[in-house]
Amino acid sequence: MSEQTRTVRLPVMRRVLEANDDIAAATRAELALRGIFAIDLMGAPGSGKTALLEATLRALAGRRRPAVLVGDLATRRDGDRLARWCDRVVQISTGDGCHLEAIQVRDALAQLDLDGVDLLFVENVGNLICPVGFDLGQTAKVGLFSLTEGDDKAAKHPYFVAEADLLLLNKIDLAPHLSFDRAGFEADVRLLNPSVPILDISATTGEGLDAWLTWLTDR
Ligand SMILES: Nc1nc2c(ncn2[C@@H]2O[C@H](COP(=O)(O)OP(=O)(O)OP(=O)(O)O)[C@@H](O)[C@H]2O)c(=O)[nH]1
Ligand SMILES: [Mg+2]
Ligand SMILES: [Zn+2]
Repeated sequence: MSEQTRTVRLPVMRRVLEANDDIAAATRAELALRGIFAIDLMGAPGSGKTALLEATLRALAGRRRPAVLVGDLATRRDGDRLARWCDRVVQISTGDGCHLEAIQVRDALAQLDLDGVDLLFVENVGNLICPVGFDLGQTAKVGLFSLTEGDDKAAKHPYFVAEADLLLLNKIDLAPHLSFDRAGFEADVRLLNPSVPILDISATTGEGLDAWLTWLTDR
């Protein structure tokens, strides 16, 4: 990158992020006014974000009134999976975008009837890097790791860990088959985020989901 490109690009990027923050702030105010608790669920591709939401929606049926936004570059597959458990689901197609932005969330919310909704889940694009930098107007950021990704991922993604209000460690059912250093993983997390709760879960067996549901309902 030439020196000139660098000086031109940085202010442009800053303006993009400022514009994003303004829209996110408006969304946050609107959601607060409606009493909607909104979660930005972030995690690597295949870590189990949709599986967790499927299990969560199933468990909350009849108790809460959730809505779901889900971002992917292509396909409606996750939206279709989640629509089996929730009648307010919008799939956001990002095309070549590797993260969700506040404007996409705002436009997707405009497609939903939010009357009576008390909980909003936003499944971000599978990516541990840039979703962290884009405020969506959420109340809380939840970071999902899984055992199959390896125990070094917290240390390698410091911003993801530092920004999280809650960390979930999924696929705990696979522990007997993997050599995941759980204590080392937690030690890496603690250096970056001393107080974030870490919950071990399995979206497929349901192990640990009670603690996740308690965290949700306590908020
Ligand atoms: N054994 C096991 N498999 C899981 C668990 N959670 C998810 N999976 C599997 O992991 C794969 C990926 O799960 P998804 O829920 O699609 O993952 P995702 O994070 O939504 O993936 P993207 O949306 O593509 O980023 C699927 O085959 C799931 O069945 C778990 O707790 N245990
Ligand atoms: Mg998914
Ligand atoms: Zn991105």
